Amino acid sequence: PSTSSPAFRTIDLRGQDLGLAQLRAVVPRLTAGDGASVEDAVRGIVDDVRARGFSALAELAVRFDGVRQRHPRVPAAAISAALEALDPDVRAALSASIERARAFAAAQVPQDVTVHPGTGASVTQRWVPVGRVGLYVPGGLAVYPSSVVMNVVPAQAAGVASIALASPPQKDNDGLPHPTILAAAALLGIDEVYAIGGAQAIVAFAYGIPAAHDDAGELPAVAPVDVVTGPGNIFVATAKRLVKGVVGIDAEAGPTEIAILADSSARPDLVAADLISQAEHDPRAGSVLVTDSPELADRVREQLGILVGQTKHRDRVLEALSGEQSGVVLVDSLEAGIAVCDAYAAEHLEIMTADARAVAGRIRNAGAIFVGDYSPVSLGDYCAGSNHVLPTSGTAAFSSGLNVTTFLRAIQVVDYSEAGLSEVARHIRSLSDAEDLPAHGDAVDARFSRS
Ligand code: HSO
Ligand code: ZN
Repeated sequence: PSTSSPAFRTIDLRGQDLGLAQLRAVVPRLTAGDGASVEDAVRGIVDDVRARGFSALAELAVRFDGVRQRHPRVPAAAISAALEALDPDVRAALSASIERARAFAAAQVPQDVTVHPGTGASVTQRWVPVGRVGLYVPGGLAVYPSSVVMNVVPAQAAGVASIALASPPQKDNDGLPHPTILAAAALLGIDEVYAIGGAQAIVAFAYGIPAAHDDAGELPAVAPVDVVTGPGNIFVATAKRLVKGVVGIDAEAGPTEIAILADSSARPDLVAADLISQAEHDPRAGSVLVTDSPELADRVREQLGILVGQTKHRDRVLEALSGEQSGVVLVDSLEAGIAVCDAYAAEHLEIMTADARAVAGRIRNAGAIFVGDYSPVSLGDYCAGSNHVLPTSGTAAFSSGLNVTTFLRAIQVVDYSEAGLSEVARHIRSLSDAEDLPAHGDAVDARFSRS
């Protein structure tokens, strides 16, 4: 094999009948690396930014981004200038992406519901947006203007009044975030943008930065937010975990993943192309093929050998496909393949089988499902209307991708009349006595025994 053939390991589960817990243990997954030392470093950043505000941000920008800055707020003129300078094709593409994402997000806004459990009794679930959000858009190995769309659109559809964006300062853009990021913000009508990268952006949003002065004058405050969302590297993910509880977060998104459930009817060239497409993000990205067809597995390997050699980010892709987090899982049947996919709980799951739609309907765990040959993950990354900020590393078993409800709270409103309360007064007395909390019952009685 040429040097462009990835190791792409095989996990052969044929002839075994593994349960969910066993499957979870054998699916290809990144084993946790240097978590403790990263956490120490990020704790240092949290403490420093909280204690020293803008001075800490300026020092971190020099250290991590090689950029001098007095204040990280991006001037309004730079945001509109970026939009004016934007390539027309990219502008048209971002507009199409925004339009589809907006239509889907608008349809997601949940209705308030009210029930009347008795006479003069009502309870309502009222959906209310959070007041202010901080959206983080990475700018390291790659820049992601598409992630500006994916974060901003559902927040706007939810009705969030105040939206701030942060992205790392770029040395070759005068210490501003990447121009395409600024242009995407402008297209979406976002004017509060900060050139802050990594963990420090998350801390600045979570705690806010108080106004300050320096020799040149006033440094206006960064107001704290209620919710921080957006993908990022391990420093960003760790910072989000550390500030969770002070603010809400979406999810601790890790390196991206694609799983493909395919049978002998699948096209090996498409399977290989899609595995490579997500491996391109990160040497730690996971690309997993689950199939009941050893012939297909062989032909996909062949295709990988050809296509990896031709792809631009060959080194990253090779490393990702050769890692412990990638490979092919061989199973006895489609049935068994579905069980493996549910155990893996992929961020992105493609179904390339005969009757793909029916198979997709049986999947329980995935961040997003892509049905058939014409729904590749790349479509969802940019232009499907769906969101690309999705749960990774198995967390799809209990959490959801970014959506409108990420930015909403459900407030329960209780509205009973005298008649409504009197109908259940004796039940409240019984339960308050049973819990030995008689003052609870007394509070109800006080309403009926006026003295
Ligand atoms: N696949 C990534 C999102 C992305 N892809 C942005 C290209 N640009 C995580 O879902
Ligand atoms: Zn992608």
